[in-house]
Amino acid sequence: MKQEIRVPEVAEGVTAGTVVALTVAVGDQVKADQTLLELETDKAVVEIPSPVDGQVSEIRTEEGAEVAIGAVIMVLDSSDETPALSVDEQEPATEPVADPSTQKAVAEKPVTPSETPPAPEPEPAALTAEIDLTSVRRDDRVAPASPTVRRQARELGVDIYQVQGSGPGGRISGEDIRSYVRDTMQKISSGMVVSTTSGQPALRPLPDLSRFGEISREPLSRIRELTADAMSYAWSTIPMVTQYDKARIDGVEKFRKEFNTKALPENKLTMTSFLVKDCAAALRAFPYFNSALDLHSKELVLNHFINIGVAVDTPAGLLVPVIHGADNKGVERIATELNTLAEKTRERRVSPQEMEGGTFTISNLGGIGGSSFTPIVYPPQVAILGVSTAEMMPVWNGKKFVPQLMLPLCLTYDHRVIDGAAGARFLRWICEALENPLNMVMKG
Ligand code: CAO
Repeated sequence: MKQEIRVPEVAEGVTAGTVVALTVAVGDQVKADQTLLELETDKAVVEIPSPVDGQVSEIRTEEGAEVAIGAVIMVLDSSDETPALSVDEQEPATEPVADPSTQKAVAEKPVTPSETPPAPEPEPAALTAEIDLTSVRRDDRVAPASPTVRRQARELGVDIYQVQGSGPGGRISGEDIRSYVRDTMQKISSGMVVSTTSGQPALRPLPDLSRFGEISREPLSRIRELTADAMSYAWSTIPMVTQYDKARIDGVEKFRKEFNTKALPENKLTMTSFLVKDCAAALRAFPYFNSALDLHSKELVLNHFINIGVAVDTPAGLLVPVIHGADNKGVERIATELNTLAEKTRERRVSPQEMEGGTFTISNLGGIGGSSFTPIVYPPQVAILGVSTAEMMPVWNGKKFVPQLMLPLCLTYDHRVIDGAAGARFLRWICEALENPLNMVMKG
């Protein structure tokens, strides 16, 4: 029986390719899945395999030729009576392989169960001489499956590359998809895995810790649950780097202490309020640190407003109220606003609006202690400043060691957006502005 071999759909959006190598000649005997030719598309070089055993009787293309998806490239003489598609993979008449544009349109059209076209009667093998060699490729892997099966996988939310095909050469059938779904559901309901569709890694069940001693359990607070979710998401999706630096803050501290001798408690200047002002000026000078990464549209979203979140430790867990428009406010106003916000936050009176819209975050643990730490970026933000405890340290001034109050700072950033050199410059800018606030006026 003569079987025409057509160029399969190789990737989304690819409509044609160039034949870079013919790996068989007329008269060759080929086995199912043996490579017939290599096709170069704008995405990759793809090997086109034979769907059946047979002998090459005709080659209708040549090296260097451009061929459209769906074009006939070879004819095989095959004694294989089995059509390339099993009955449950037969394509409805509306989805001819020969017309790639129709095929793509049909494949992309969402089909509800009521709209599903009735399965056509299987045609006798002699009439199904045109072989659907449809396979799609991800990186260097090919998922051999018909459009119907791939559509079925899409409708069920199944990543077809996770499915082990049981057909010849690993060809994936509709039953393989159903069986994959059944297995996954069983594993989820037995607690063996947690769905990974949210992008979160699968949870492993907790071992029985009571075997080692007495335990007690307490329910997670809503804040703890949300924090756990946000932190896992950030940790597993953002490649983060942390850099460290130190700022001399003798001058700022002297000014702050003097100011506070005359200030009311609610107007007290805090170290954090200086940092908010400093960071707001730095974000103006380095706008990429005030951005968000949109991988869907492949764009960097630059925020033209500067809203600085400040991590507040509360009995219920960590909350992050936001100083909106921080770049347009003076240190005194920021201090008053932050004192009020922090108090409201600790008393859980802070409103959702007061906690949203942050474009950068500061986490000051210095009032508690510690010399350094690595804060975690809070998506969709791309950077966070961590602050540890200021300490008197001997600093070499070129002639001798002099005691100076040094504030340890750590900057964690999304390395997809920010390079190390930019990170170092940004952090140095913050240090220099703290050391001499005139720098903010000069550079900001
Ligand atoms: N180094 C040394 N001393 C510091 C300091 C630092 N980095 N930061 C604050 N202090 C001092 C203050 O100067 C203050 O002393 P005085 O009373 O003598 O002025 C004292 O510590 C208490 O400060 P504060 O906490 O009242 O005020 P603040 O604005 O500096 O901090 C806030 C406000 C909300 C940041 C803080 O209360 C807080 O909750 N910090 C915890 C944040 C947190 O948990 N982060 C972890 C998140 S995980 O990344």
